[in-house]
Amino acid sequence: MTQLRRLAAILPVVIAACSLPSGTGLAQQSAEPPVVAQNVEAGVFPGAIGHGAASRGGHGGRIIAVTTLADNGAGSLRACIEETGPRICVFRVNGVIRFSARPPYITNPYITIAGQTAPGGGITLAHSGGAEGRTPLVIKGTHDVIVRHIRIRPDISGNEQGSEDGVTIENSERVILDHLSVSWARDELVNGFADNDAITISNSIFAAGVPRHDKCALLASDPDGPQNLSFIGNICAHNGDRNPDINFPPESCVEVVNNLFYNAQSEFAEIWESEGGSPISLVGNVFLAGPDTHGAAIGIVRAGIAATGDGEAYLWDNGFEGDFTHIAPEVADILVDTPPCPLTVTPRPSAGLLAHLRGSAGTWPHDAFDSQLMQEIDGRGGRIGRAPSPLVQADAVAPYADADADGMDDAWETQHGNDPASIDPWADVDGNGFADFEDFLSAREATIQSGAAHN
Ligand SMILES: [Ca+2]
Ligand SMILES: [Ca+2]
Ligand SMILES: [Ca+2]
Ligand SMILES: [Ca+2]
Repeated sequence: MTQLRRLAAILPVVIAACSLPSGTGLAQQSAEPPVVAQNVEAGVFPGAIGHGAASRGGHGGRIIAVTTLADNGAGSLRACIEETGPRICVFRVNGVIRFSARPPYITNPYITIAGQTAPGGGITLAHSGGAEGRTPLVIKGTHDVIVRHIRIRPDISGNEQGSEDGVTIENSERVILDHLSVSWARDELVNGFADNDAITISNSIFAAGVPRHDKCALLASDPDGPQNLSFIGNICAHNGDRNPDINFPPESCVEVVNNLFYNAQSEFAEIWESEGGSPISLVGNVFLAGPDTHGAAIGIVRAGIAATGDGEAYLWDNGFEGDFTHIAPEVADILVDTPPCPLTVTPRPSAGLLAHLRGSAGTWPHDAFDSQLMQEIDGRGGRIGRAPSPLVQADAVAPYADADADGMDDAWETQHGNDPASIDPWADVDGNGFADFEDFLSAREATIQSGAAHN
């Protein structure tokens, strides 16, 4: 049991209802508002939330500059990933990193990949297809990993569909995936596999998986034991089913909060019971029909195949729009009035969620794909199954000045009271409780998300 879960178990409080459930599923949801954990320990960066919030990433470690888009060699992302010890990969280049050999696995713990440091349009991962065309981001057999503001767009198919997710998390703990934009995988866009725990997947866009395995998120597959996982503030769009797939053993703490699920074909959220019965809190989500959503589609389904026990479903303030079955009648048999575990976050109302996500979800700045996607969601348009657009390499943009090579923009350092002539990322000169490097990343993220000019 993680520390977070202990705290959550000790100090639950009942928050006031923030809005009434909406849509025709109203009477089918839980009767009592969610219980939210109090005094949850802060993570290493502001905005670290969920069951993975305690991930250290590379906090306190070396700042390693990625200076080339090349697959490997000095200054490559692969080289930073394969280093050992606490480390932060910062980017002095922008554009597409196309792995031509098998993409690197993150197996050494204590790493942060800080995509928001990249100049211009940021960093996109892809592969070159063929036998090496495999999942571009794999976190395997490790712990304390944070990946933020990275796009994953495999625009060329590899030979093996089964090893071609967008992101795979396998046998790992304390992982945060935040502000990713993932598309065009031929297996799941994001997939948890085997024995994971303390995972957060937040503020990301998972869109346009490749048919006929166009699936958003397989949150757990073949779990060995209970897992704690948070899926918060994400958009799943243009994926036929598994939006998301929820199949955890009893005693797991799984929360799916404030996500937008758009244009599923057959199933949106799937509650499975083949690992003994999933406990799940589905709170403040929005389920929107799109052009591919057929009338027999289901918003929240209880998947009875190979069931080995009853799940527990806590549903609150989920909103639905469109002509499909919003909540399957069978879900009523496993509905509970208290979340199986206290939520780690205070949910937003589902009303207005799209407006919020428009300014938060995905890798910033949005690329052409995400910009178009957001327009499609606004207009309830777009389709499943369009071919990937070949990635175009971006023009190089000069990075911010960082003469002391501590990852922080020297001009920001001067403004903030840090020393632009010494390596001081882990100081806390403003005494706000967060390392100044994290303050820098937060300030930079805000600048980029606002659309302001930046290097
Ligand atoms: Ca997979
Ligand atoms: Ca600096
Ligand atoms: Ca400095
Ligand atoms: Ca600080």
